[in-house]
Amino acid sequence: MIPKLGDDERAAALATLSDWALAPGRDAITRSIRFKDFNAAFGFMARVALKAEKMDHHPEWFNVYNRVDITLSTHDAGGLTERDVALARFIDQIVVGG
Ligand code: H2B
Repeated sequence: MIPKLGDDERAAALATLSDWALAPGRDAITRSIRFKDFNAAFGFMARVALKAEKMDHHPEWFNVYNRVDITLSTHDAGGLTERDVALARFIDQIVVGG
């Protein structure tokens, strides 16, 4: 089982993920992204979906038109792990105009 991030690791990771915040009331990170329109938002989601399948690590997310709210947490570990940090970094890399 993958270990949860320790306090120092969590703080260090968050310091480098400036567009992400700790989710209130749980050990997870969130980011809300706005795109030009639904087409851009869904294209982004498709790319994240392919990556998520490859990683076997999946986002919790909510989409309305051009907005995608994402929460990352590792369910098997009951909190944040390096997998969430890796997926967050991938997301940050592919967001254009978010
Ligand atoms: N995604 C996330 N975010 N957390 C998990 O613990 C997780 C996952 N576990 N995707 C994977 C799938 C697991 O359920 C499968 C069986 O490997």
